[in-house]
Amino acid sequence: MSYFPSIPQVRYEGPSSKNPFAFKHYNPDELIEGKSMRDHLRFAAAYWHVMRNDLSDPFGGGTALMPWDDRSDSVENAIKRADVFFEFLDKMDIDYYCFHDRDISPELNNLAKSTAALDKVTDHLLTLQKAHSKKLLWGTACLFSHPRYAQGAGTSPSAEVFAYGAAQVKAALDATLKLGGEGYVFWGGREGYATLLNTDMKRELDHLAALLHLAVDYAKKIGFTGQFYIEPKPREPSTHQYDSDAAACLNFLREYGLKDHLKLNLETNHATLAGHTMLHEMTVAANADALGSIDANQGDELIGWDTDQFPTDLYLTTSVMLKVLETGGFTTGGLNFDAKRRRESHEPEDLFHAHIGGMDAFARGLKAAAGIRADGRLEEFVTKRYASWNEGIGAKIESKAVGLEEISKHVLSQPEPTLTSGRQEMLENLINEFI
Ligand code: XLS
Ligand code: NI
Ligand code: NI
Repeated sequence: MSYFPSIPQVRYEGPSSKNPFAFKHYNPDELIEGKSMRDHLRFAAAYWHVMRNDLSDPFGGGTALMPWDDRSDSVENAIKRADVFFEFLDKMDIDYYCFHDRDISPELNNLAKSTAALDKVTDHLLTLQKAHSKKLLWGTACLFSHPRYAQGAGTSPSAEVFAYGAAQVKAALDATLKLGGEGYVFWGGREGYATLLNTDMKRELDHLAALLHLAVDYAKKIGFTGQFYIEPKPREPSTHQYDSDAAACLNFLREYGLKDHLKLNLETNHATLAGHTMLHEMTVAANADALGSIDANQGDELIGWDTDQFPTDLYLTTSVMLKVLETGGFTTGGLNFDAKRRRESHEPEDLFHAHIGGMDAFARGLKAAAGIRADGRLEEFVTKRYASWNEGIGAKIESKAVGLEEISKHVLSQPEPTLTSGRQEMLENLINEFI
């Protein structure tokens, strides 16, 4: 039985194809820098957007047509959704997926019942994964939708709510282990505050760190060897979220002795909300050896919230893939489409157009990035720009061989320093040669 009877298998047909259900650029087996595009890009689909996002917004209800979904909280409905999802993955030729516990199975307002449902659904997912050769990129617990988490989970002022969240994390880790998940994400949608008037920030941060340590310890105990990630986002839903950007997350991880256990899962639209480019966030993470995985999407410059649009901007995908290649590529991570269709794109086939566009945009970004690297001029420019640090006073400062007295003596013996142009516009032109 097919849930998308009118949608053909999506395949690579090349740039001249006019078939809307074909890849024009993503050619999974094509080798780039000696590795297949499939292995470079490690695409994943987000269960919450593909199967659970009805495209409602703050001003109106859902528009998405989901003829397979009876809208009930039953395990049967959850299992049927999983079947639909795997047909989608197959037709899209996407190898990985990601989920929150409450996307794949119902929240039943009782931990024992919710966990029992989760067990049943993950049994089915395991069967589907094997039958369809699909893998779990990462799992996570939804600690932000239920009203009990209105004031946070790991940072809730209520110890009982913290404990509930921790118990939910335990079950979600069990589920992720069972499904062979390569990672586990913490995104703290409610781990922040609405006002400092009622907030003990220090205590809340201590508790958030305690939750992460509990998870790391439990993972060791059950033999979960996947990568833990933390996903920065500055705001929305809360006024301020503690994991506001890559630098804030890294500082938090270092302060609480968690740096060795978690990497970052960076999302483009979250970078934008934090007032950064995605390249900035990736660079900060990579410098700390903490670039883990990517939630691929893009925002709308005219709208001030997380619009989670599918990535179509080739400048963006090129800069992302330049950084990914520079760091040696994904290991446990990948490109997870944490993206939703616009509310007007309510038909099931729009799910396909959206993912095809995102995959082709990243394929083009990958090719452009590889081209820029093979060309070598960009790298050479940056290397040359810092050449004065390789010898003389620069080398002595870097190796801490001189103090302020020696430096001062050096300056007194030299003419006024001269600068070389940063050549921003020339470099921008260079990038455009490859896009
Ligand atoms: C929301 C986040 C969320 C995380 C997973 O803005 O991006 O979807 O990726 O909890
Ligand atoms: Ni995300
Ligand atoms: Ni987001």
